[in-house]
Amino acid sequence: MNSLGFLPGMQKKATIITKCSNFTVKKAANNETVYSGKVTGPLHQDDVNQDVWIANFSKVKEKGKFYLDIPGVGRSSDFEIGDKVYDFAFYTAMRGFYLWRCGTAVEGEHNGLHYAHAPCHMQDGYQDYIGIENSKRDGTGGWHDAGDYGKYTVNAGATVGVLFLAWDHFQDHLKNVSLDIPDTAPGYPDFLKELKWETDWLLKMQYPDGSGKVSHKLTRLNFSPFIMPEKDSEKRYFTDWSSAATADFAAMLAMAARYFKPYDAKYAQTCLQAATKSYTFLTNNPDNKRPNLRAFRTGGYQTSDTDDRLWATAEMWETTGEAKYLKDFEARAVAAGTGRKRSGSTSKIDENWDWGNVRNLGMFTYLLSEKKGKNADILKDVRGDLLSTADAIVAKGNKDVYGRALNGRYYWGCNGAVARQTLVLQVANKISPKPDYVNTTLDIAGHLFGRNYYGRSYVTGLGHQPPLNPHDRRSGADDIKEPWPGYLVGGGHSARGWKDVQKDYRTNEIAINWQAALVYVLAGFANTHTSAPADDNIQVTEREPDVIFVPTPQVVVDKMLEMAEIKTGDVLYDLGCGDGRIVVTATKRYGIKTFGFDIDPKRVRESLANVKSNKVGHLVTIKQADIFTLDLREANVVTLYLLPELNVKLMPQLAQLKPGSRIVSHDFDMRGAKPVQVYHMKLAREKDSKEDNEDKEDNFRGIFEEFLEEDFGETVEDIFWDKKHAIYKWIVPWEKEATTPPNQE
Ligand SMILES: [Ca+2]
Ligand SMILES: [Ca+2]
Repeated sequence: MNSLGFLPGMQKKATIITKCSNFTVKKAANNETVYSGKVTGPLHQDDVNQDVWIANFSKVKEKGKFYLDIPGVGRSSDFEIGDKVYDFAFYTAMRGFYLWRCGTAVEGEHNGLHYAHAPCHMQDGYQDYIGIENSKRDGTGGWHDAGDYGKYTVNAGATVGVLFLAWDHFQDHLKNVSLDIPDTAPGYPDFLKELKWETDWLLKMQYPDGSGKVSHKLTRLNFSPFIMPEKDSEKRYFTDWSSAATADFAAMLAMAARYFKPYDAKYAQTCLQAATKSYTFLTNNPDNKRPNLRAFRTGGYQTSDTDDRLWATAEMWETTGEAKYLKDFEARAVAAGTGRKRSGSTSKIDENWDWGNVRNLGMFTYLLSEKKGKNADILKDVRGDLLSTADAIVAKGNKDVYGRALNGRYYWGCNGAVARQTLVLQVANKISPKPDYVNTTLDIAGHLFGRNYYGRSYVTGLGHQPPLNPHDRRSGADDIKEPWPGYLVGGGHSARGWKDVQKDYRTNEIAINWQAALVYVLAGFANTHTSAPADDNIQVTEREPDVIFVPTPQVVVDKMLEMAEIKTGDVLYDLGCGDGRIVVTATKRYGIKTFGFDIDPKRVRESLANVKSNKVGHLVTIKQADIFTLDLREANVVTLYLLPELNVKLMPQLAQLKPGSRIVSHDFDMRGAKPVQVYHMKLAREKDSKEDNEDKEDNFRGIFEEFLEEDFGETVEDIFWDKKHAIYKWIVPWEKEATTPPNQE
């Protein structure tokens, strides 16, 4: 069974290899029976040559430690049912990328053991093979590729592409996860911080001649022996370029531009420029260019570039919205799966895919894109192929007695391919939700963590009897018996062919592309208990709102934010956030973390809807809260639109803000505190400026009209245009102002 355990509300299965008929689920603490059931079986499977019986105990939803008691078989190991059973595995698997870092020292704890290496490969790399003899250029950083210490652009492609999709699909689960990694990208969530470590390196793989070509890899001429990375001092070289590496580079950097933009607009621009340069080069050089790697005996990663170009086109379109990319993508999508491939498949979606074929990544981006202009016929075809492929994966997963949906196929790295099938299932579940898709995904997770022929976890340091001897140079060379933790091994080339021995690189190596797929599997189920509450979870307010909500015109919001002098890394609190327009605008415009608080559940719901429609949920937090009980110390920008006496009531909390924090209030001052700036504005009711403003109001208008009628009997027009506005600004610590205390007025 899945030795990580089970989520309470989800499917739970075990495979039993001894004849049996009934089973009971018992509490580990007191042997109390919580469920009894009948097994199904016997089911015979040829490739493992076994008869098995399956116990399904999905109905057990109670949390705690349990075991299966099976008459005639015995007692299983204890297992957990709980909300967090995937959390630590996710953490450990994703931190595995950090521990793979090249060009720096790394260290991490696991089960009380300390894994570490010193800075390595600081001489990366030499340019002899790109026509510049005896010259070095900075190619440090990135991740080691696998059990070896090389760095390969094409394999980075399948890895980075899958990890960005994990972020795209599950960022609610990922954005608050701490990975205990150094702060190499201030302001980024840890998950993206780790990805930036790789994209920083990728940017160095572009040729220095400005052409846009990208080196296929950066490695030694042959593999190193089993030594620690800092001992690996032989020269490493940038190799000849390939069109596949150049296309993957464009795809990865276009994704980086998109996903990093909210945290670091400048770096996002750098990424997009680099992607565009390589993409333009490819457009002018349409042939499949294989790299000349004759001098090298390290990994080849040679691949046809058709799928890589398709992927790059999809990402360029999704990031820029430019029609030329969409046109290019759709032409490639039409040509995809037309039956000329070796497999003869006519599907545009692959059931079984890895670094050599990244077409699915482009197709997923296209399918899930909310950008307009997609050709309805092409979209329908791709969508249909996705769902039929997902259904085929479900059928195969159900057929396999160990829930292995890559049913019957075994080859180098197939554990990674098993994990990667969950992308097809999860994307299908997004566009056409179905419990089967989620259940097969859980079957796959269960298979990787112990419900398999060996009854063992395939991931080092996690689950039941994990691999002890992966083909990994760090694990082999350090003085710790247990291997470096969190890594998925490749798996057998036949149903019973896996060997947990170090020298068996064919079945027991680890690799970034398989690892990314593992992280994706876990991301779907980890940290689900910390997700933002659904709308119906909002508490009924205990106090009446202090202020009737009057919306702040967008131009005033803009001016307030301008006066706040927001910088990267600032954290903004909006006290009384209304419909969320200030936090949404601040995050969209400045890419900063913002928090909106309101005591009125109706306003909280409006804010949440606004955050959702603007897709800023990864940086904006909305909470129902009594602002007078909030700890404001995390903020360094606070915005207010309250009544003067409420501003005054907030002063003790505001006084605790860090020195230099900015407080900006709409319309109302704060007696006793001297503002550093007061700005007055009156909105002109002229036709031009109103039209100017109309776009910005679109998102909010429906909500306003509803409450305005209810609260005031006024129209939007009256509120927006018949009013003078003042904006007050203070910087902490503010200067005291002699004034009449409010209680004497
Ligand atoms: Ca390819
Ligand atoms: Ca070791």
